[in-house]
Amino acid sequence: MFGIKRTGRAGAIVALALGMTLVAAGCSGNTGGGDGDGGGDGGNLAVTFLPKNLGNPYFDTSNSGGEEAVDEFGGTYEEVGPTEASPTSQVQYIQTAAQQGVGGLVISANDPEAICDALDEARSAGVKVVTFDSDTNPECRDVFINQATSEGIAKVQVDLIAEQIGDAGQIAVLSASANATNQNAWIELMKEELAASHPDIELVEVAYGDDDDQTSFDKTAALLQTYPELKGIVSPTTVGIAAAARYLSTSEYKGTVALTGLGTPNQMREYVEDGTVTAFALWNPADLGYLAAWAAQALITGEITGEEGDSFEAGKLGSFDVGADGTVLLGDPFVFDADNIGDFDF
Ligand code: RAM
Repeated sequence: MFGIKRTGRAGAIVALALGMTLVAAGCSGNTGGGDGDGGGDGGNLAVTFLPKNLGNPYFDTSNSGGEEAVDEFGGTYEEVGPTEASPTSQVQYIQTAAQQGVGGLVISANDPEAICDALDEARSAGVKVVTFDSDTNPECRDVFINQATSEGIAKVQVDLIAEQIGDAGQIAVLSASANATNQNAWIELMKEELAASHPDIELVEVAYGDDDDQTSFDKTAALLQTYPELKGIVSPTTVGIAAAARYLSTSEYKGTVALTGLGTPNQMREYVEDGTVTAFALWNPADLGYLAAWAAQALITGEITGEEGDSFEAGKLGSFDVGADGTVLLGDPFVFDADNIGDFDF
């Protein structure tokens, strides 16, 4: 199934700055193929965004930020992607983008390794590859745009669950797909943080909802059934936490089994308001996509090569440096709760 969504101009709503620039965007879509020529003066500025899967509001927001940036630098924007977040489901879209002759590919990887051959071929054909959100092995791309340090993302979630369950008892993790580079890195660091600082918390299982709403919902039910003593669930995926919250909100566990992790304010609002969830974290996905698009532009124009020490301009976000392993850091994770969730719209 070949999914292409070419969006029109995104409408932007600036909400409030609480350490983040907040842009919520609505997209109107129509279909069409890429022509491989992005126009502009600085090279081939046709940029294709390839999320883990389509239909995830997180990527709708991140990619609208990408589209905004592409508009700003005068390129052409396209979004394509699979319906399932499986290890190889992105390969055909990478190959098609390369055949179309796009200048840049911005991708959140479902697997660190499985898409590398396709990315190698695309890069040999001259496509600049930016990973964002979820990386490949570093040698498979030019730069990786990281939303926050993995240590910071792991720690904020461990801190939240520890606080919510009184720092003791059984917890489970409800993750995305089993091969997701980003979630796996965060989970490993969460385990280290639990072992180092929370000896009375026991992680009993890591379950995988595949970033699919129904699978995540069913896995939540199964965790609660399997572990009657469960005190909390950490879901480091916006799809998982929303599905788990929906399950908990109408169950006997509402308010007694804690739920935290990474969520979008718009998906989590009703569950914060009804008392299912007290606090969760995320970053600004629109800024992440915006920064990733500007990084693609900088690679295409030759402003950077992806070497450590390179720096580039990213529109309204200012200047960014490329760090070790070709990684660019967006910022810090942010905690949402009943006091501030009303200020956000994404
Ligand atoms: C989901 C995806 C994405 C992740 C967020 C937190 O939308 O798994 O990769 O960064 O959750």
